[in-house]
Amino acid sequence: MVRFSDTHPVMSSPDIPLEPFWMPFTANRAFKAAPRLFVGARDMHYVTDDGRKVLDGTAGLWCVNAGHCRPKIVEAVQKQVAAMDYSPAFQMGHPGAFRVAARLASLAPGDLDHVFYTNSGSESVDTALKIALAYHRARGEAQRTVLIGRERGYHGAGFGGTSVGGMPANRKAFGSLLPRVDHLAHTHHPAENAFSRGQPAWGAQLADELETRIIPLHDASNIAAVIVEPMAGSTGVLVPPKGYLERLREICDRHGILLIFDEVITAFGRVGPCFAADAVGVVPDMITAAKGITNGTVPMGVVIVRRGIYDAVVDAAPPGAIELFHGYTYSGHPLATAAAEASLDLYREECLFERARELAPYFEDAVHSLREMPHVIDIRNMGMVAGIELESRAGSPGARAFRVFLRCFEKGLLIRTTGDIIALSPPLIISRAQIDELTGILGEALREAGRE
Ligand code: PXG
Repeated sequence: MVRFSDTHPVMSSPDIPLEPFWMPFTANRAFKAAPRLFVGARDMHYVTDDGRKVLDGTAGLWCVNAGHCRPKIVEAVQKQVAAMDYSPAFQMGHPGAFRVAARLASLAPGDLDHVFYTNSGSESVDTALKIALAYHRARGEAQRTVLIGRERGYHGAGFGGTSVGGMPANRKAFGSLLPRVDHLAHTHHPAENAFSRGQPAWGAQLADELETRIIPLHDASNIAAVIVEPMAGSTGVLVPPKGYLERLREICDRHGILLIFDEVITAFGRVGPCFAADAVGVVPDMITAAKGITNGTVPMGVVIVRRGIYDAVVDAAPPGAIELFHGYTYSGHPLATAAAEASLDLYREECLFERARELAPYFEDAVHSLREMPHVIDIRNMGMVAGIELESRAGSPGARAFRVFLRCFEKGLLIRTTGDIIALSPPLIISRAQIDELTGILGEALREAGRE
């Protein structure tokens, strides 16, 4: 048997130069004063630099859907890097990129059957927004340039994604961002929906704002696309009200506006089926995805588009010409496509999407059992995602949940927090006993933090 300590020699943090790395979305000074380092991972657990096992309650950052260091994926990447490390992405191809695109086309809903490769969720979002503009221009509607996002939306860290995103902290340091962007109101209404299980019953009518406020303001003929996360993950697990996404779809259809689902978190089984679009029965015009596509092992993102969008852009260019002046050095990187093929195989062989669907009711009961814990003001869930919202401490928003995060980490559990909301999104291989362990540790941490 291989032990973690054989493959991952323990190195204590004092030996590591912490200062030069400017860490993303992290309180650098606080972290570097008290670092938390992982040095190994397998299946449902991480291992810290001091040799402790930590149960992964978040699938890394919502990406390791099949659990860590799965041999099938590890071997596929190893084999590929030895056979062909890199192949030019422009004017050349390699078989893996075409195979993965075909598989994604067959998994995606409706006629979303063309795939553009990127290296992250952020690049996927910016790519989708650019494709929307190029599509309208190709059809002779170049004036359609207004992009509509939503408050409390997260669409990555590029200028496009930051512009359509609706998180104040992510926007305020960066000036005017993209022009001609507007935002729908968010759908989170605890007064109506607190402690909902699954999709809340109240709130479909919130979609009407697109037609009653946004469209009159900009004129439908100027609007290129609406982008939303079907379930908003990073801003605190905001579950779409029943009927809301259906209504957005109808309004977009009525006015020739493209609907983009940002499924960077929700795709690959996180809410049950392969895509959240299937869970809610709404077919968008484009899907952005990343994270779980390679089980988090190699960076990769995709935009999956409807055939009509591909056809319109491609057919508008003269024969033999490049049709879309967009792409990345690492679009369809061979290591990423190898990891994606192995991940999709693993998801299928282990029926992980079905497993997510089967486990979801157990997970739902387990997280809702924390309702009586101190300061809990809401619990919400969809598929294998749950959000637990705490009442903020006066004058220090986020402090309470971060205490819970630190306590959980000390007790051997990784959770995520955003403000005073705790987000849970474990790998889909989690067992019922591990769900109990997760909620058991979290319950203890909530109780202890409640006394502080
Ligand atoms: N769209 C959505 C919906 C996302 O959730 C991105 C785009 C950007 O993806 P990249 O690969 O560029 O990071 C995301 C990323 C968190 C957390 O803890 C969420 C994300 C990233 C890191 C942390 O909630 N989502």
